[in-house]
Amino acid sequence: MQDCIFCKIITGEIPSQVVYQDEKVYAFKDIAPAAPVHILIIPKKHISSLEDLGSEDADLMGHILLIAAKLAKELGLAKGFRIVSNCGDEGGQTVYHIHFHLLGGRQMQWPPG
Ligand code: IU
Repeated sequence: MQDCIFCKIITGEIPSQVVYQDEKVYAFKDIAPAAPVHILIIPKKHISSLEDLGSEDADLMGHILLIAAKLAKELGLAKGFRIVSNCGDEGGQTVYHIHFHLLGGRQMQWPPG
């Protein structure tokens, strides 16, 4: 998508610190980390948010969660981690290309802010 910052990160038009990619998924370090480990995992296909998923995206979403668990293991988050996808303005979403935050390396709190 032309004006999507995460689509530009996927193509390399905007630089990022990539930690993983395959034909469907791109994962990179968040520019403003909220934890010692803070990775964003995104589909290469532009989907705005969880609200816009179709049934055809089920395999892709499952794939993203499997990648998240694999990255958590590789990044040494054996004591635990958190996956977050903010959806919509009230959900705290600021970038409208669906993404999953992988956060770890510190004790997480509940409820989130
Ligand atoms: P949110 O759930 O939509 O609020 O998360 C967007 C995240 O994208 C947020 O943690 C930003 O720090 C991060 N981010 C980034 O890593 N690089 C960018 O160029 C932009 C946002 I814009």
